[in-house]
Amino acid sequence: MSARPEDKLSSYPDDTSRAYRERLAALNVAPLWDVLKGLVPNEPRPKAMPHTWRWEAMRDRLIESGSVVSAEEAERRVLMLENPGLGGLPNATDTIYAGLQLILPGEIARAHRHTQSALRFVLEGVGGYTSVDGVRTEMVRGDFIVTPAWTWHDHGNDGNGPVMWLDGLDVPLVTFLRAGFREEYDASTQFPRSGESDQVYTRYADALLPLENKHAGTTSPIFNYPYARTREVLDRLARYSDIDPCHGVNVRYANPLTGGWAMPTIAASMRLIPRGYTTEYFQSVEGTVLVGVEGSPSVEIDGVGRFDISDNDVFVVPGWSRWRMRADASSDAVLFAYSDRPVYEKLGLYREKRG
Ligand code: GTQ
Repeated sequence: MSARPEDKLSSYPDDTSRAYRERLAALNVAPLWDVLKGLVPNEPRPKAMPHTWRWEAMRDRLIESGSVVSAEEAERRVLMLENPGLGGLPNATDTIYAGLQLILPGEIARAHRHTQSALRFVLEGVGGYTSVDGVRTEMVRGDFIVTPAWTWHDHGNDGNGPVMWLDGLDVPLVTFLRAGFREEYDASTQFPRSGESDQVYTRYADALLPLENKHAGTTSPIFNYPYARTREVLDRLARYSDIDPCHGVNVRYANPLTGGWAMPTIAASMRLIPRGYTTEYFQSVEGTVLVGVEGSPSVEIDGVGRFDISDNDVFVVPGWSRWRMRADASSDAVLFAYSDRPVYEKLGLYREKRG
């Protein structure tokens, strides 16, 4: 057997080295010097690859899933987006989950709760709803909806056509930490609580907050940030030329009680890139999931290439890539983005570079 290159790092002759490693393996230990540079790298080397899940193809497969399994049988009828660089793991980036969910008219995805936090980004359909701890909200295209960890949630469809959305969850993190718990509700839908998501929105939005805060937990009390409102704000900011060179015209979904991210583990934002505009390069540690909402944006990853994003396409920018966005000359582009940036920030691991 020829020597592996890493063996040269040790001063042992080959046979001694092999025999020594075997003696170590028998004791469940291993020499660090074989792997030091991989274990403690100069910079991150994510395994995820840049990848586009084209809505044109995904939509057909998602509709097809409706005849393969019912929402009742599936509990959640979801196609998980598996990044081709991750060898079959159900992760879109190295550390974030993404899935496409379908609910047909009259179906109910029965109530359950889990310690993973979820977001929904609504892609298509009319009449969809989701309930969070008994409070129901309509699902409209472009809405950003939060299901906080350990809250009961069920989804349904009172409309006449399919309703589809993107799920974003912190599944890989919770799996890594072995902190996953799940429970089924004892009925398919929750007992409705009084209150509307509109009322929750009014109570907490626009920097007008209750004198006494009764909201517990680390997730925003607002659980539906409607697209109409987000779009209006982006439009106004664009008119004031309030634009960040790397992020374009942008809003991040905030917890109004803290000013921090709406979710403890996931950062979500919406960006508008004015027609003909190209942002400056941006690089940050976390992988990012992008969704095309309007216009014809493209993402260029330095040294890799350019990726066009159409409506409802899902695109992954791997962590530590140098990337920039562009909108073609015909229309402004709008992109939804989410990542697990809050986790990096809380642990002192967040890093970014501009330009
Ligand atoms: O809707 O509750 O994509 O529990 C994965 C796990 C969605 C959900 C997913 C889930 C859900």
